[in-house]
Amino acid sequence: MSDQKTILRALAGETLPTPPIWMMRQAGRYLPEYRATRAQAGDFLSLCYNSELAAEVTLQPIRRYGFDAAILFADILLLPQALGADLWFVTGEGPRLSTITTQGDFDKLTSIDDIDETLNPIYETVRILSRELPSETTLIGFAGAPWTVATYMIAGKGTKDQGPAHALKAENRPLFEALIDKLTDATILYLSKQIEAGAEVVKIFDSWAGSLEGADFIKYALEPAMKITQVLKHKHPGVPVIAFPREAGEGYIGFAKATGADCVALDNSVSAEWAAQNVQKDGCVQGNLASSHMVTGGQALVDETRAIVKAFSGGPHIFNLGHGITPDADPDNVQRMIDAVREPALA
Ligand code: 1CP
Repeated sequence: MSDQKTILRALAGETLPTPPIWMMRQAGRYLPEYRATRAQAGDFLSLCYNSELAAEVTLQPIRRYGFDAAILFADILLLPQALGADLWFVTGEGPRLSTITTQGDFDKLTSIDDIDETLNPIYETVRILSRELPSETTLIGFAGAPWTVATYMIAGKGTKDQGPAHALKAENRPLFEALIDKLTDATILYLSKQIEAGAEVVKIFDSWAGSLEGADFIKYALEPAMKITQVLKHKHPGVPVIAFPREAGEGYIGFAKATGADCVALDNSVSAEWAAQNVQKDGCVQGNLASSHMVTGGQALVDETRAIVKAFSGGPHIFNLGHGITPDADPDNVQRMIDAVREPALA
């Protein structure tokens, strides 16, 4: 057991003296070496589809900080693109996609059996990484959850309240559900291929789960995560799944048990003490330092990091941020956080 990678040990339910650590968006614009490689690739999407350069940016934060896990460099919006949606990024604004609001739009999507034509370079990135990563580093593959991906496909962009997706759900539920079902099946194929290429863990990002309430949360956040997890576990026994139903609040309680996920990732809207009592009692949790500390730093960063490590010290825990690190973060603050986790006496 003890020669296993630390992240895999935590995901198997082991309580470790020092939690393993990685960071959402650890490859990103806060790092000068990322900005240089992105410039070399030309633009963000070209970087995602250039397997050599995508592997390079995945490795950069591992070289700089020695994180315990590397997350594949890609994006949740590549799957809609593989399904036939147009996708582009507007500088300073974010992603844009062709929209899906009618049955006709939906019918134009390609068959899920054709997604690999677009996604093959992503599997190649995974293969390169599984050769090149240090032996102690775990490789995490990922996809967006169906609801979160659907919110972008319906609106054609990121939205604050996911209004267009909620509107389609209210006005044309059969079409909305057909999209969720198609994304669920496509996600299973996509993650399965990542695992076959060498991903050792997969994470499902449901960044907008918090805007689903009551029965909708069960039907469109929990049930798709359950289906994806169950089919993957059947096809690839032993590969752990991390679920991230961001801002689920009370919905975090029992989410791992209900879906079969091995770990629930927590955003920073819940306190570590609350989550230790109510969520970690069922198994591994990941999180949940506010990413703003990576910008502001100082003693507050060290204190809050230590408080989170302490709150989760009674059970399996992977240290992480509550959401992705932002481009304005200071790379030195990341090192401070790591020191506070790994060498609390020195920080
Ligand atoms: O300019 C740049 O270089 C692009 C910035 C960027 C990066 C670094 C985007 C655009 N995507 C990514 C990579 C990315 N995205 C990873 C790589 C691995 C890592 O280091 O973590 C991952 C896991 C994602 C996942 C992702 N993309 C999510 C889910 C997690 C989350 O942050 O909530 C979402 C919602 C996206 C969509 C997306 N891609 C990029 C942006 C700016 C956005 C958000 C758009 C919005 O405002 O809604």
